Amino acid sequence: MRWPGILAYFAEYLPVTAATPLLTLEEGNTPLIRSTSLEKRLRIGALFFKFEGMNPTGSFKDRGMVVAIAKAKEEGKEVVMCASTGNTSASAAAYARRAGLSCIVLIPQGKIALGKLSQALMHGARVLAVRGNFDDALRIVRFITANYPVALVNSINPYRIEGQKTAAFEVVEWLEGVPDILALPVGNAGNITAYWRGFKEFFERGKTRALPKMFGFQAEGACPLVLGRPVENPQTVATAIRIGNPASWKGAIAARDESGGLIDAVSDEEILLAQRTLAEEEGLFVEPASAASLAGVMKKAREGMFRGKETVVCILTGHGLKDPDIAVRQNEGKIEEVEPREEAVVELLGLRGERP
Ligand code: AN7
Repeated sequence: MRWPGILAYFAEYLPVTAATPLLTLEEGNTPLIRSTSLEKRLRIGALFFKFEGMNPTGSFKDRGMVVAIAKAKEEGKEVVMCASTGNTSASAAAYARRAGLSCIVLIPQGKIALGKLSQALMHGARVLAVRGNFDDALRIVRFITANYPVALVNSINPYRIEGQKTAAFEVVEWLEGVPDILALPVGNAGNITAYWRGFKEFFERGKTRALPKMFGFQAEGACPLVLGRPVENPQTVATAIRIGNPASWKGAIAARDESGGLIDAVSDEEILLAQRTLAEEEGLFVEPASAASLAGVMKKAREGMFRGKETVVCILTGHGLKDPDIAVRQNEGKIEEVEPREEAVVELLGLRGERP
């Protein structure tokens, strides 16, 4: 079957009317990949990774953005705007162009991964680097979109959350039920809010008879939901979740409490270890923020939480190619230079014996 994208496939669950353009870059329908080695080591019954990096712009943001941009188009808007740690801007820029709209993005200066910046620029968005952090950028975007004819496409736009909830539907459809635990990174907290809404909606419609526990993980230097108060100067290697005052604060707390789940913090070291573990052991290359979900699950495993029976789904929110700098920096000194001669390569590799 040809995948039609989420607006068409999940139309009955989305605010799609006869007037809504069925915009698509064939987002959604991302794979749920079973762990090979890690699940045994962590004593988890079944561990799956939902690889949202397979979306058209390389992150989960495409699910919400396609709905937000389609509705903006339907409503006759001409300019959309967002604040972003990178992935939202990449997605907004791509879908805005697809729909024939202009796009303005505000990013925290110097704190956005190169891949994401290259996307916003290539899609012709107007890119403003704010000399401040994401929270400053979002405050300014809220002001501009409230006072000028510019449509806001951050996740405080309800259409974004509506689109993002479709990932929960896909988890249920693939597993033919819900996992015991759904783990995901948390920054502005739109995604955890969206997944919880999606699971509850399928539950209410009788598509599943259970609900998962929601496990959200923030970076230690940017964990307002764990501390219970905003963080003035959020810091983390995972720039995507370098957010001190999440817009969907209440949604995240509700998801945690209603599901009997938790929101915890993981250190930058734990995040980078999880990122390398995914790459080396599972063949999955994700950006640092995305590895926070596995970092959190590894932390819970160390605390002795698992009994070998649980089904756990880790959401991998964005592709590793988004942040090549971090990947290369972690592997400094590993590239071996060699003269352009066959014998030199044979010698360097230490190859011996007869040729086959
Ligand atoms: C890879 O792009 O906030 O908790 O402006 O890019 O819904 O914010 C990105 C967030 C996790 C956190 N993983 O999701 C933005 C932005 C990746 C991300 C998150 C983001 P939310």
